[in-house]
Amino acid sequence: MDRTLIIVKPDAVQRGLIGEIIARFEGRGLKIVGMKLMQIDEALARRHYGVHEGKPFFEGLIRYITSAPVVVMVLQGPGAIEAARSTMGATNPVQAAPGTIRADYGLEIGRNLVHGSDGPETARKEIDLFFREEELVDWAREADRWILE
Ligand code: D4T
Repeated sequence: MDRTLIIVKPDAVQRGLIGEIIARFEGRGLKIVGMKLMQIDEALARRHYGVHEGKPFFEGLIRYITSAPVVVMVLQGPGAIEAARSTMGATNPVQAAPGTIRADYGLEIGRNLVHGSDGPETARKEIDLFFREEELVDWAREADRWILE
């Protein structure tokens, strides 16, 4: 089953949107198999966003993601990566489709509320970066037979 790493970013936590954002993913049927509140330190931020090192927005991105607590989650389900990204909407909230998290709550790319892995390899790396194996819970959800065919 596919897994993806989601970060409810500092702006969303500060704005009291943790519950609203989790509800979007949960309502869609994605299963939470890992979740914690944490403060990302600079070293972890630089590793997580390593592909963007040297870009003009990089230092601002590091300051933003380390500026307040975040909620990190591992979501599981068929097509979890794509499902989560379509629930989030386009990176720039102004271009995101109405009904997505970023369109409904955001205006600027540098305050876009939520992160989701962009592919299977990135997802594996990001999950390893934020969670120890024993922090992930492989549980049987009673509703699965009504969500998954
Ligand atoms: P994340 O990684 O946060 O889920 O966002 P995306 O996967 O949708 O987008 P991304 O990797 O291209 O960008 C990472 C992160 O950098 C911020 N950003 C991006 C920014 O502040 N200015 C920019 O011009 C770009 C391209 C937003 C998301």
